[in-house]
Amino acid sequence: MGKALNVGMIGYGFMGRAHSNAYRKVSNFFDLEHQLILKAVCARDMPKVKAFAARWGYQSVENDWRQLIDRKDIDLLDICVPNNLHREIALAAAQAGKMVLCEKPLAVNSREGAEMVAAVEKAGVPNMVWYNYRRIPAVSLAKKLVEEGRLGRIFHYRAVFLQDWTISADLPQGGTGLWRLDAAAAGSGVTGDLLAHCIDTAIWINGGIDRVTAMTETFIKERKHNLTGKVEPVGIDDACAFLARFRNGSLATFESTRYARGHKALYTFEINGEEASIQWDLHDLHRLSYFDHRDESGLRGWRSIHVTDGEHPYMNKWWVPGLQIGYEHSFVHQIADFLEGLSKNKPAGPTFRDAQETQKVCDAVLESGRTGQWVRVE
Ligand code: SOE
Repeated sequence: MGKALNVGMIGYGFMGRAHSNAYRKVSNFFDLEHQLILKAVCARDMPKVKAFAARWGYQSVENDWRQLIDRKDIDLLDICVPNNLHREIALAAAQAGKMVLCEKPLAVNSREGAEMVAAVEKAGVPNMVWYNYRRIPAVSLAKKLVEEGRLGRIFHYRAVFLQDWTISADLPQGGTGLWRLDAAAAGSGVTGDLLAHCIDTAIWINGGIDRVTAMTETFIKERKHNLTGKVEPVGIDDACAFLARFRNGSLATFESTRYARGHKALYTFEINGEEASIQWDLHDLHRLSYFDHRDESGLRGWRSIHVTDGEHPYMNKWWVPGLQIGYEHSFVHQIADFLEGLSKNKPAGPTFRDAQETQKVCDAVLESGRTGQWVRVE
């Protein structure tokens, strides 16, 4: 049994499950100094939070997040609630000296993000934002190949994240499960929800973004609001496409929509360099496609690397070469890296400060969508 680290989680939706699953598994697969204890989970609906606690093995429940933060037996606070609540909870948790993990995006905008960065840094508490796709082994391998200089000079970065679950005009906005459609709770639509993932991966692999020009659209202008029962204007971007210039001189296109009929969660990216190119696709997440122009010309072609070998990122922790892992493992890897970072005093990213870079790009994209102008990322 390692050093106990008591977790208090706020929220129990899709991400509450993904994080809890990672907390439960991480020590079975990674050698860590710390042992996570699922101390408490907090949400407003007592019967539901009790059922969640029983299913996932949390020792206790709370229904007021302030009480959870006041508890002396909580070391690490995990924020898994709608985006508009991130700031207030993170500020209080940091002030109480808790480590803070926050579901993506960091905040509803970079103004709130800046306050959150300042709070965790002033308190000196370890912090991280759950941009989990970085830790899919094939994505980590892409980062490694770029870092090793295998692609040479990078010319292009191309990312898309497509879904189709909001096409029906009868779908209401707001409340549990549908807060992502409510601008007051989510801050934005696909920009903060989906493009934020693409931007985080892109900055991590290819460096900072200098400026953007975007087009956004809200296809369904009014939806019934679950909280008021009234038909209200829709304030989120249903779709967004933008061009970007990276600071390293490469050009990018990013596109996201929840109106791409047939696509449930198609996150893909492609990077084209002088010597080589890389492609990745979430629907085939354990593969990385790689083309190297330096290969013998008669044999040159796209290789599909099955990222399951012991030498691939994270894979020596799992089964034997050739056997795949999936989506949920990216969360296990992220918490493993966080805990290793604690032990080595080398914070794992993305920290709040790192995630604020994505937040600034999202702000610039939304501003450009409104004005039709190129916007420099602050
Ligand atoms: C939206 O449907 C969503 O669940 C995002 O909120 C997640 O961040 C993404 O990973 C999958 O899609």
